[in-house]
Amino acid sequence: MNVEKYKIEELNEVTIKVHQRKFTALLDEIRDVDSVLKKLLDFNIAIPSWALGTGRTRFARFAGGGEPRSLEEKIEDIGLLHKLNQSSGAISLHIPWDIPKSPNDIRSLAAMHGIRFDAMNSNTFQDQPGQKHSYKFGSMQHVQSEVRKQAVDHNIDVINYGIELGSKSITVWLSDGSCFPGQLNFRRAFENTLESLSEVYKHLPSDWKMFVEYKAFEPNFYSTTVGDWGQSLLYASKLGEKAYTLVDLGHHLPNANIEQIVALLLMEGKLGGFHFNDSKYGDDDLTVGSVKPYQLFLIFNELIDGMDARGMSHSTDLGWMIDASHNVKDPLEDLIQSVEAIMIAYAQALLVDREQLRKAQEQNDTVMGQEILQKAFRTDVRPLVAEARLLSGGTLNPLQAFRTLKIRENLIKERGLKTISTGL
Ligand code: PSV
Ligand code: MN
Ligand code: MN
Repeated sequence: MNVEKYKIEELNEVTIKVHQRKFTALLDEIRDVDSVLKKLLDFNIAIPSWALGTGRTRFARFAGGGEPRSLEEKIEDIGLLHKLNQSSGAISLHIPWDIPKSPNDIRSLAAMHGIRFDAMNSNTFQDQPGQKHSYKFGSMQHVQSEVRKQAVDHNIDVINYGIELGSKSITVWLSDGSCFPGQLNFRRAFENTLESLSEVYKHLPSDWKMFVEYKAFEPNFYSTTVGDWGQSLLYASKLGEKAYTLVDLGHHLPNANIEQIVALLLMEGKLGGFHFNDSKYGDDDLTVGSVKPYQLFLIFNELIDGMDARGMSHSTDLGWMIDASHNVKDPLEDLIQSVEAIMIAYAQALLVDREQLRKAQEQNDTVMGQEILQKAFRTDVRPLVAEARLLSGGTLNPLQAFRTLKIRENLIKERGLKTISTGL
């Protein structure tokens, strides 16, 4: 399905007056609106290929209709999303779910939709049909060198696919760990994993990055071999300057201070990528901003502070991706909400008066510190984010547009009601 430009313009016409009134009212609250708008315009969030289908729980999957049946259709879906919000111009692929049969064709299809290839993801947490060795007891940590080699070779294949598509990074998330005390030796598991990761690292092209993603638990429930930011940072530091830690919001133990983790990783120049989602309990992979929007804002506040301190570009120096998929919403509507939540938190964090915050901190003025942050957080920046979308040719209200244009209904007509997309 295609959404023509004139349809977006027609939809925007309907609400433009109300929007302009709200945007003008907001201008008093923003010091340098042009620079804030420019940053919002430049900011893009990658969409993972596995978020386009309905997710599952351990118990069931209630597939929706019109889900993408191929890599081409996944790109088409992200193209639709990008048309509406102009902030999702990148896709993150998972191999072997998304093996491109003809990388050149896939590359030009993506380019047609204004989409680039973000980090590639490897998969050594599932056994694939015909695979020689099982990952039941881990992959890169495995006690048998043949299994480790199989995992390393797979990661090298993933890099090679990425090179053909124009990607510049690989994310390694390992489910390796143990479910019971005594099952493995922590030190040997670490050493094996480090050795395997180094083998993969050797194959990174000079302009590539490797992201080492950590996760506290699940599918292993006693230990995880890349279990927290400390372990990830150890691997990344030992591997070399092209290796970085990747923070996924849902991968922490409850109440972890993620904003502090982010601040310190940035200080060390070792934060490489970011996976957005939200959760109440653990790796719940809920819509970004649906449960803890203040935490999201505080994280963005540290991201901006840390990136500015190092002179980093907000839009290109870190890998930004949504990593969420669950059971009850239309995946595209869910992504529209997630992108919006990210843009809102980013915009709010851009409004923080950093000079005043620094002064408050130097004077131990705790009350003012909180006031300054919450003033920004409580500003309704939705008209600002909408203005950025308008300037870049997107819709003022992507969710409304999705429904008015009957995008899901059209996708169901094209693809059918019984479709299952590959994913987690
Ligand atoms: C599993 O928790 C996970 O969601 C990780 O966050 C990875 O990034 C993703 O799967 C894809 O491998
Ligand atoms: Mn993740
Ligand atoms: Mn996860």
